[in-house]
Amino acid sequence: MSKRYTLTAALPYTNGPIHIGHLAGVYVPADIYARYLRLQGCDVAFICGSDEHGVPITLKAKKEGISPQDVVDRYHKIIGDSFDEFGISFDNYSRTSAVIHHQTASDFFKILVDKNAFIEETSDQFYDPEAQQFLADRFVVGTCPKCGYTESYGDQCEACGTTHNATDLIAPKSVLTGKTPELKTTKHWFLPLDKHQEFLRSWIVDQHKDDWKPNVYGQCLSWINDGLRPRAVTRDLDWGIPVPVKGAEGKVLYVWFDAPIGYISSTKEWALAQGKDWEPYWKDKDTTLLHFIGKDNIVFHCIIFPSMLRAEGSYILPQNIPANEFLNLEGQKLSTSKNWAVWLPDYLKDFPGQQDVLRYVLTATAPETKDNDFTWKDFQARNNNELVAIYGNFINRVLILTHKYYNGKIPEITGSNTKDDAVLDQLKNTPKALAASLDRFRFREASQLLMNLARLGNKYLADEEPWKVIKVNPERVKSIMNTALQIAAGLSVLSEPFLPFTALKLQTMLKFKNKPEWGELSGGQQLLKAGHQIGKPVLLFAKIEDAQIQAQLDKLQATKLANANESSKVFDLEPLKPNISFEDFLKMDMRIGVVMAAEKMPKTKKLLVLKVKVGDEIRSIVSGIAMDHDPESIIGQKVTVLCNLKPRNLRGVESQGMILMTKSKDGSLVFVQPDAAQNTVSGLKVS
Ligand code: B3M
Ligand code: ZN
Repeated sequence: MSKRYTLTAALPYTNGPIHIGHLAGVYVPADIYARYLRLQGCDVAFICGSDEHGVPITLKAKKEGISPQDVVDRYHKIIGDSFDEFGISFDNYSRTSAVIHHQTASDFFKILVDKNAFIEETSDQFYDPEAQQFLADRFVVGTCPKCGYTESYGDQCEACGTTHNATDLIAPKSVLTGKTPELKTTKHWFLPLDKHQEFLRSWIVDQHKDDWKPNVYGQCLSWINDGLRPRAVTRDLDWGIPVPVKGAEGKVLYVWFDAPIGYISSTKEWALAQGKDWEPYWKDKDTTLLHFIGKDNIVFHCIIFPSMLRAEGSYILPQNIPANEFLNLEGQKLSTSKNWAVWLPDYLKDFPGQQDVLRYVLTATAPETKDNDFTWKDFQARNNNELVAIYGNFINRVLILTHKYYNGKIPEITGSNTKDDAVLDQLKNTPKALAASLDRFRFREASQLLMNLARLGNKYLADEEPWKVIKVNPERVKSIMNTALQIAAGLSVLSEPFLPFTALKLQTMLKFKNKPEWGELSGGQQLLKAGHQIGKPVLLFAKIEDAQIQAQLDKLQATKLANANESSKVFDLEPLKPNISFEDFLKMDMRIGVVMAAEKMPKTKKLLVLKVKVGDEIRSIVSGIAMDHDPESIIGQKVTVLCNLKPRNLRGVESQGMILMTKSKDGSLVFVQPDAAQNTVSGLKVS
């Protein structure tokens, strides 16, 4: 255990509510760990806040015709309130539009400027002449140069997590107009990650090879082995923290430069309110700094932010970054834009008072080492078969029988036996086992250790059958009930990190004069003394009925239909052409080809001259797609070709076929995608 802990949880973008993916990936594990450390008596600063800059917020504002400040004010409140109601116990939840953050981030930037930690460079960046603005981050999408994902953002690819400069994208497209952006010179400040590369390699390899999760360690090493490059940390945007140096008018700090500094400003804000000094939480080598994040934030927390902290020179570096993988929903990727999510405010409305059920299910099924799937059926099963049938049933029985036999007073032990000792031994060993799992950020494992303690109590009562023994050996029953009550008391303490609402209810029912400390449980002493009066039992968990689950599945089905309807909407739907006969159709010979070469047809705006390999022949095909596709971006593109179209001479070039294209929602021409899995060029099967 360290002297002090600073735990940060990724600052949620304020462009929408929190959903179960955020909770499973970041906030529930972080809260479990913060609560656990507090129970060990540690000095903990559990820090978070709203991430209020960045392109996602401006896109949301544009879409709704309101200001970015309106957007962040709305969601900062929604998010903060839902965290409170869900029991995420931040010591401070701040926001990056706060003055203290603007000041902290600006000062941080100026210190790095004074230390010559940046490269100031004038370079070509994407610009959309129609929208009259530079295209940074999510204002531009294209093909990821590393993995080929075609919807990669300008700053990061969601598919492989790599960060890149927007100009690295293949076939870039403006998100504002759908057009191919132009290049325009502009000056930016770059963080030379290449200069930190060898430090990062030694820091990660020497110090964290064994304690960082393999998914995190592996990602970092592959990026370092690929070679780190300078990253622009300023942007030509009007929403964000103005760059605080001369010659930077109209520029703001890149959101991923300012947001991690948000952890520091939120700590400052908290320390100010507590009358504490913030610096030890970020600068004292006896402090353990931990970042709880999702896997798409690994590069920013393991590579970029540590480089910034190192360049500044007075900060400690994170001890661990236990990033989780992604949670899917009913077999599909969670998606804010497609509304494919279980939103926390909706859950709190639909399942009032059942925060712990979701906390438990998201922990028991957490995507700790690989993506995992949340299903409503599983949610119902874990509630009904584990929380109700084991944990709740055990507690209810113990308390009801204690009232029935002893008017709610803890009976004294009248002699024990090996079964009682075995059960009490397991109770005694559980805190240590839990700590071992939690200190390695194995929350799933820890949640099952807790459930096993409830299982143990439930089975012990069922095996000992006090309701039968009471008739023949009431003295024995006193020991049985005393033993069972010690387990109930242990559960009430050990549940607190995982099931804080349940723990409080149970502690209230047990009416502790002094709640036992976590450490006391390992001592084996009586947690509830004979003669102590407990309170009336209330049910800890309620059965979840099929109808409640069906209502959630119906909601998702309605979302699916809405999405299908949305994506089937075709703009400027042209009237159908007259029918042709099947025989006519059979005359067409369509095959899959691959673009081997492409160039613009001179003196035309729309035409490209392509060399397309179909089977073992190379055909010249003139195609009117130049407005939507740059020649170099379609080399290697699989295409569907109408091969037996009579050759036509177009501006001196014989075109031997036609590439099949269709229109996307924004009106641009896209390729009719042959099955991507198909790796040969062959005739299309006409069924
Ligand atoms: N706002 C969350 C995300 O990428 C991002 C985290 C910032 S933590 C400094 O969804
Ligand atoms: Zn990628």
